[in-house]
Amino acid sequence: MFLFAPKITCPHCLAEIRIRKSLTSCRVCGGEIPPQYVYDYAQHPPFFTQVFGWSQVGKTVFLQALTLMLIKMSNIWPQYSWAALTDFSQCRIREIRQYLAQGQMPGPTPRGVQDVYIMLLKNMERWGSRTLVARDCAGEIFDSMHVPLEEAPYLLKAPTTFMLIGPEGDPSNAGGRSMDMLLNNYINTLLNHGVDFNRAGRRLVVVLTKGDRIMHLPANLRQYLEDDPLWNAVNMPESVQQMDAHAMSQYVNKMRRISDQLGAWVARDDSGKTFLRIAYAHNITLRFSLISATGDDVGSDGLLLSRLAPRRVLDPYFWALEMQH
Ligand SMILES: Nc1nc2c(ncn2[C@@H]2O[C@H](COP(=O)(O)OP(=O)(O)OP(=O)(O)O)[C@@H](O)[C@H]2O)c(=O)[nH]1
Ligand SMILES: [Mg+2]
Ligand SMILES: [Zn+2]
Repeated sequence: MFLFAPKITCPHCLAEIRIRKSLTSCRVCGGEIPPQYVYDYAQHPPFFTQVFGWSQVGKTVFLQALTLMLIKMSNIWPQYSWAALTDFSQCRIREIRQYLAQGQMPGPTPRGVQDVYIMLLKNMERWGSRTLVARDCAGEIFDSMHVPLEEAPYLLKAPTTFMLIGPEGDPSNAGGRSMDMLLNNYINTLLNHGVDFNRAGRRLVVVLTKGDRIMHLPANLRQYLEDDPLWNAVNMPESVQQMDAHAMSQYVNKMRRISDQLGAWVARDDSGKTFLRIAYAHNITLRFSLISATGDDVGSDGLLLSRLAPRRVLDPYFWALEMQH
């Protein structure tokens, strides 16, 4: 009777499971399946987000700032609304609002399987509706050429991965860690799990983090970062100009030009050149974003030096959506 019932992807283990009446948990892993995740499933397909980057590169703060922006976008996307789908997700969002807005940075993410957080994003301008499924992870797991997949569960199946790279001299690059090495670990892990790069190309959004701290950034890139119009707009108490389809298309066009320029800028040293060449040789499509999740530097006490003002943190997510088109 259930043979032809439509299937959904479990947000925890990514198994394909058939929809039955009163489906509340996954038959494969036992994880909670939220009712709003299943309801109208085809209208808001899941969008799995995997972050990949050395310890302390800014993965957790990026995911937090991205969440904060996605909450606030209801101020400027005309039809948009969001909802947390599990108690854990709601707690997480409350925490983000409390701590990030006060400028308090999170501690290092512990090893182990982190809880998943699930947000329904309805009627985004340009891309429609998606269910964002994200799971943080500890940067130490990427120190190996054999990344433990149970701690980075979306690496194999998510169509796009966010690869985060810190500025020169950043703690994340301590001990001789470089961007080409990170990509090498990504490629090796996927090869180990039977991924055939020639048959199925992969997509990476290379996210250059802590933009506020990057020295010698070309002036036009610095200006792009600092002139992010979205943070101010989403915080306007009065209604501001809405980002309609036309405005989004202009935004994406600009983002595309910046991505090309960032790609050229990354190639300024040997590590960047190697990165681009090994990506090309493995059929990996690259897009580049430059972000500052905080907007300013952080003191040694883990507190922001000035008011939180994330810059361009939606760009990587916009790229991931754009590449799914
Ligand atoms: N200046 C500046 N500092 C940042 C920014 N984002 C993160 N940081 C700093 O980098 C530190 C590490 O950020 P996290 O997001 O915790 O790093 P992570 O990649 O999650 O690290 P692990 O959990 O250890 O893997 C933060 O405590 C901040 O001090 C940024 O946009 N600008
Ligand atoms: Mg972390
Ligand atoms: Zn499952």
